[in-house]
Amino acid sequence: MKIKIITLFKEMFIPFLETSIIKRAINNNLVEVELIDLRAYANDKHNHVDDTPYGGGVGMVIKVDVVKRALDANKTNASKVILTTPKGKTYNQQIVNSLAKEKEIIILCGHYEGFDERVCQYVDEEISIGDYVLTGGEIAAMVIADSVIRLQKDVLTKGSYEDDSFQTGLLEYPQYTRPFNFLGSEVPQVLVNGNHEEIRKYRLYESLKTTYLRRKDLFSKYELNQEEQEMLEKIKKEALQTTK
Ligand code: 6GU
Repeated sequence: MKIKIITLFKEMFIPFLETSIIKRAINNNLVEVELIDLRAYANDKHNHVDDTPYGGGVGMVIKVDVVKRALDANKTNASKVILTTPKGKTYNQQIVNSLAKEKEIIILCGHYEGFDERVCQYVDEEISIGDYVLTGGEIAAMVIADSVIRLQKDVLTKGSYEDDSFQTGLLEYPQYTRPFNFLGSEVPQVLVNGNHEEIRKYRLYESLKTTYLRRKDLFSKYELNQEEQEMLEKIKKEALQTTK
């Protein structure tokens, strides 16, 4: 997969691309990332990429002609163009899974007060990473790139994302490592007994319980099997007991 990022602040991406798993994925050619300077597509002598808003108001608006030239120069038939904007569709794992299958994505990073509305006709998808406002789309672009890159083949060890929170539809079970006893707090015995079926049940139960206590809304999209239904009944009863 190739990810092209069109931005006025390429330098923000350097530590992100040169660290840990993302760096290794790039070095192993599992993904290609290209940073594109939007300013290179300005066409006046002062390299303006933005202008004051029609109708007045504060801030600057990114010009549609500059964006169009940047896209024309970098788009291929395979490109899926994403605009980062707080007005976009809220990003989630379902969108990540679908973007991860693309051959090429182009992420357009917003800045200042946003884009000329006419930019929207040149993009395939508008994405927001949550209900809060950032100074620009660069951090959102990194969120998108990171979440998509980790799903590319061979980036993570096999199986390591299948149990992710949100990948299954439930929140993840708790994990522990040494020491067994830390200041009197011990690792659950079931995890050290080596009974894989018991461990599977324990983890499923804990996933359901955490989801029930923290994110009940996730159950509306999750289909419980018989075993899970029985576990959830038990969790609900226990939750009632502890509030009494
Ligand atoms: Cl994609 N951009 C900006 N500027 N703010 C945001 C966002 C994006 N997503 C949430 N807040």
